[in-house]
Amino acid sequence: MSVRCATEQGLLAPSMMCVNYRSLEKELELMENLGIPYLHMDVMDGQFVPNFTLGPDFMKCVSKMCNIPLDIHMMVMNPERHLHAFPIKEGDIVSIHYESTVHVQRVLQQVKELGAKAYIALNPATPLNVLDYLYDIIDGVLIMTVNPGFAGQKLVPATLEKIAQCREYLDAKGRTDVLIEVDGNVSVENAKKMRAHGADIFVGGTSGMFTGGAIDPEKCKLLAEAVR
Ligand code: S6P
Ligand code: MG
Repeated sequence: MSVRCATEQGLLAPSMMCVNYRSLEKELELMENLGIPYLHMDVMDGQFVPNFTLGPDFMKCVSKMCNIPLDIHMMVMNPERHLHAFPIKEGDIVSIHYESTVHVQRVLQQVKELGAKAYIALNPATPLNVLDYLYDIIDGVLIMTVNPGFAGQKLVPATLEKIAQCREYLDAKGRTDVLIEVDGNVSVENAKKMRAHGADIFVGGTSGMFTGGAIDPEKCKLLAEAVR
């Protein structure tokens, strides 16, 4: 199986909920040296998912320490009530879950007004046909390859085929420019398959980029090769 991808090369986005905060400065420096294009920021509210993670203050602090654009993954109910609190700037990505709001088009529009790229995030069980009324206004689709909430989970196998179907769907609608991001158990082995199924941005966590809370350059190198 080999599906076309929107990017010439896969892009890596380390998941910052997996980093050891005690060595944050050193880790960010290493990520800049590795040429990391996005920092994936998981925002959890204890309602949309049964966990709490990163907030606006952490992101403001990181943005002062390095210049890497943010890839903000909003796993919160009614994200429209909270977007204003985040340091969203031009060049960032903000992913809004389809399942998190009853006014999803409005929230995606809000993201665009803040100058960021608007991605729609889909849980593993959410069908692709929800894109029917969204494909014309999005910059990307974040396909969750695990059920969101925690790092260190196992891939939901059916999501591989979903990536390919999503690429075919977008291309058929003339949106060859829309990127596909994948998040959850992006190991070297899974990343290879995800790339072959059409994925462009790869969120790296415990499986693909970190060892004991530290960015692992050897793992990153293998992951980058896997998504070439
Ligand atoms: C999960 C979250 C993800 C994780 C990432 C961890 O809800 O959205 O971004 O941080 O998936 O990666 P791994 O390799 O531990 O699954
Ligand atoms: Mg995430």
